[in-house]
Amino acid sequence: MRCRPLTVLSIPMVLVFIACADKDPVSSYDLAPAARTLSGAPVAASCDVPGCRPGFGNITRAAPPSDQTIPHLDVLPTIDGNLSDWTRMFSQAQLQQRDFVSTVGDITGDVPKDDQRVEAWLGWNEETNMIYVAGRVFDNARGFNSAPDDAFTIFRNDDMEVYIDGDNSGGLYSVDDGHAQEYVMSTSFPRAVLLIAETDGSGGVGVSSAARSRDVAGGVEYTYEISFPAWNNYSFETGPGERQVLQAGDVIGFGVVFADYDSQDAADASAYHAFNALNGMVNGFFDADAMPDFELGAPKE
Ligand SMILES: [Ca+2]
Ligand SMILES: [Ca+2]
Ligand SMILES: [Ca+2]
Ligand SMILES: [Ca+2]
Repeated sequence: MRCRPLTVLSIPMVLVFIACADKDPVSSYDLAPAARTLSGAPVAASCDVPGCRPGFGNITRAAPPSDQTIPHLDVLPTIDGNLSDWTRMFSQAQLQQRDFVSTVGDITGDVPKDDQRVEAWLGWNEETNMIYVAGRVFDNARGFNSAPDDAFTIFRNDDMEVYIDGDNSGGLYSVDDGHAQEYVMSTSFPRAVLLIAETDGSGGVGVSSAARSRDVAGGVEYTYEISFPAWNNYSFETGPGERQVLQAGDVIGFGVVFADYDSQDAADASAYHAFNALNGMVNGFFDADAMPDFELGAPKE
């Protein structure tokens, strides 16, 4: 039996669980829009159903990300998990630890750098009509709580999550309304997983990704690299529909999160150690309104 992830909202719980294919899709967005504010986002106090994703807290930082431009890449990176192409192009990562805050877990607020230190590079390209993201994480402990071949609980691991709302329409997205996308990458799984919309863990149409890890002093270093299109609809049943044409000056909804589990204990599967999200974003994994705005930079003349 094939199972798939669905997002179900009910006040005050936010749950993602595995619903099996022989059941009707569940997409009860009962939450009144007025209740969906960043600071008042609903929180799951506990999580005791299989596949549950716990609440994502309500911790936000008033300051927006320090740089909300996605630069145009005139030279495209090779999507291989080696970030030397990015470090050659940019003197420093665009998004750094100060741009992230843990919204839920053992740690909320600033994550100590000896526990998890994160940085991310961003780019887009007019010709390929793609977004490019690279992430590098120092983590003091590996934490994986899903089976290596389990695409649908990939978020229960040390991971990088990228959210995109290509036309910046905002609003909730789900298996029934895939107007925005959530990609999750972990070294626990061989490719990025498009959660909510894809049916088979194939990673979503048009996506390239790579994730690596290596032992370093005091812990482990993860590197993530992904390129992906922006879809204005992506159906669980039929795959992608209209593709957003990205243009310089456009403003898109965009978010990055680095999840941190510091244990392989299955008992911890529903308990984040930290969930280090881009400043100002809570629940971007189902609510495109929560994604910060980013402007697409102009190509070089
Ligand atoms: Ca590379
Ligand atoms: Ca850690
Ligand atoms: Ca949209
Ligand atoms: Ca970890």
